[in-house]
Amino acid sequence: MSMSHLHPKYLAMRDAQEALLSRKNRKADFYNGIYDRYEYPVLTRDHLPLTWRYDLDARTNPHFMERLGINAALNSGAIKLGGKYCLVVRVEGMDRKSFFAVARSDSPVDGFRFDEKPVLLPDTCPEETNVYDMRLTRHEDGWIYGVFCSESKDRSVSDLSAAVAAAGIVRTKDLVTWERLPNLVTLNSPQQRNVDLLPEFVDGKYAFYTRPMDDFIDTGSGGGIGFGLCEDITHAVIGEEKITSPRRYHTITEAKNGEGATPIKTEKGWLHIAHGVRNTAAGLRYVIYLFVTDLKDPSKVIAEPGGYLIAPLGGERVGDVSNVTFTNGAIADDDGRLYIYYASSDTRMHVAETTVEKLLDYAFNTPADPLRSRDCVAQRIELIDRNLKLLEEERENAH
Ligand code: BGC
Ligand code: BMA
Repeated sequence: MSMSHLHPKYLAMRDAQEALLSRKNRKADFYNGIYDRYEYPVLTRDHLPLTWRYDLDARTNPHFMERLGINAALNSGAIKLGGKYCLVVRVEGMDRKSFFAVARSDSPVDGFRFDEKPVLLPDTCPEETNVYDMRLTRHEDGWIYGVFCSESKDRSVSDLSAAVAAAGIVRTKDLVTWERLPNLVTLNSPQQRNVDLLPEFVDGKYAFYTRPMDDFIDTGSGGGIGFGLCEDITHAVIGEEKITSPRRYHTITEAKNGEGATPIKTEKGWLHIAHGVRNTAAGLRYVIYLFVTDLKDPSKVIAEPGGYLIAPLGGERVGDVSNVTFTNGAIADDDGRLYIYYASSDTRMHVAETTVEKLLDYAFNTPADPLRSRDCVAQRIELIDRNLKLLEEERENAH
């Protein structure tokens, strides 16, 4: 019998990880009537396979050191495929480079396991330094598209940190084999991040929600979430971008906003679970908000409740980039349930569970932001008055 070269520490770590991977999730105590949070994150860096991080061979790794560490598992695209809940996760190495990896489960809330290897994208962009935040679209043309941020160094200026963000496009049928298409070109905006492809053609064209930006961080004249059409997905070029959901002064979207999960079709409109950013003394604060666009004219917002849907809570508030909740994937299940996969503080992945019906109620019956404190108080007093009246009626009925 030949001697095993497998490091003995591996077996103990594998068993410990197995306990984490098979841990059942349960609903948390949090209540707002709109969605449920789950107690445990669905993915963390500890879920990444040991074979991706350690050299298991005792001869080359006698101390069983982590050789290629993982920093975080965050911002995942989501899709149901072959009966499985699939997340295309942004995995970030300790070297700050992100890449994509697919994790699948039979359950929407726990049991996610990574495929054997991460996604090795076709190397078509020599300038590209980093990739992240893939949105998945099951398009009516038959492909599953992945639209993500492709980041390169900006060599036109001397600033070491200057970068250019563009929307990369890939397509697949199985989340295993990926074909890369040329990056999206937007003729009127120098940079793009947070781009979503609508699952359906609009006027026979591919329809994108964009986020025009003048600069890498600052959107500048970019007024919010945009909408544009393109003829050919294999050479995607968008001319005019019409602003769909504008960012507004003294709201949750003042500094930036951007699409999140790929829009979900409902009988009342396209549901958008997006993000809004405001600046604070402690840095940017990212929250998740919701709006609905018209089925006939998807560039038109028909409902936008005031305030945020999800904001960092408790332990979610702390991480690599604290005070961030961010989503780029949700799954609407056949039974009406809807799972929002969101990352907290650029560190780990969570799930929130709701239904399409609840989110439509939320979308159409939550008052819009009246934009001024005075009007917000009036809005709240209107609610209080209705409640006082109801309570009064109850008291009278009891007599
Ligand atoms: C980071 C992203 C971030 C972006 C803008 C990128 O370099 O990887 O996580 O959203 O910068 O701050
Ligand atoms: C970016 C996003 C995310 C990230 C967020 C907070 O603009 O695209 O990648 O979660 O900032 O750092």
